[in-house]
Amino acid sequence: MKVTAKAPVNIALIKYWGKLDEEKVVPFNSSLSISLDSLYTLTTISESDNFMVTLNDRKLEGKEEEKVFNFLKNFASTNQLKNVKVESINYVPTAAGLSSSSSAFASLAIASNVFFNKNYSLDELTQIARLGSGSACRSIYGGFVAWEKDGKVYEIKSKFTDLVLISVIIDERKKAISSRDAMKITANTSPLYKYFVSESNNDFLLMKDALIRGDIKLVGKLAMKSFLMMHGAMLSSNPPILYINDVSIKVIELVSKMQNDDIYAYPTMDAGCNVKIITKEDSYLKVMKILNENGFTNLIVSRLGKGAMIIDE
Ligand code: 2P0
Repeated sequence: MKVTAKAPVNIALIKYWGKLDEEKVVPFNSSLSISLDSLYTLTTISESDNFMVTLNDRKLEGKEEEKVFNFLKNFASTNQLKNVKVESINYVPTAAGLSSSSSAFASLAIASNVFFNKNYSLDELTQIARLGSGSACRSIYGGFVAWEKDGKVYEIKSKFTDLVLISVIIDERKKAISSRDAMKITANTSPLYKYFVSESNNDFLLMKDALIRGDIKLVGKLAMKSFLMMHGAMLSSNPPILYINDVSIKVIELVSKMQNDDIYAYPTMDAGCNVKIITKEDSYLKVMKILNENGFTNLIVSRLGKGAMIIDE
């Protein structure tokens, strides 16, 4: 037997950054993301003589392998797992702040549900996916997805249907510090963290409302505020965490200039130096042209994508 699942990468408009409960992956604040169509993970589970996990054709060892094994215990017994092979391919630069762990654990959860005959609902699968990687719960669904701090995950019907997201790839290398460690340091040491949490919870409600009404300017503004608050809290941590670099700042400045020229474009960043630009169908070619003219040519264009699904069994 062989099962393959596909799950989208998601990019947060309201960022999740910090856990109230590390083990159960309970966030301090509600977050909201978009599932993308062109960045995703395919995960295949099949029978095998021994337990094995590969990511982009590289065999995982030690802690990385153990993490997948422990995650799969939500679906199968230790004994059953001895004869299972997991193969994941990330169609996204791994660990470069393009959130490949969200799509990886969402695809693993969806594939496991069928492979091990579990019949969990999508709602239950969001609760399990979260244990692998917090943001993975949002990749179970498509379009705009809310993850409330009490654990509820759901899709938001929005009038903003022509969203385009351009990822400006500045550096594809693995980041120096994982999001998991970085958010822990921020929550424990940043004097700005409390403010980040209260504003995020408030902005989450404003963002939801802006999406439903189709107030795309407010969507862009709130998204920009969220990533800047997150990076601000990181910069004020002890030790400080610096994902933004000089090239990221150049892109952010370029986007501000576009706004002065009445182009719809708002930046966001995650746990890496790459910048993503939120734009829309009638603006994105202009945004790409300006980026190209300024030497930024490594660009990935995404639109709203579907949620995780089985593609072969
Ligand atoms: C987000 N990020 O909301 C935030 C913004 C990155 C920046 O969720 O520790 O891999 O496994 O729960 O979900 C990336 O962190 O962290 C992330 P864990 P995760 O998308």
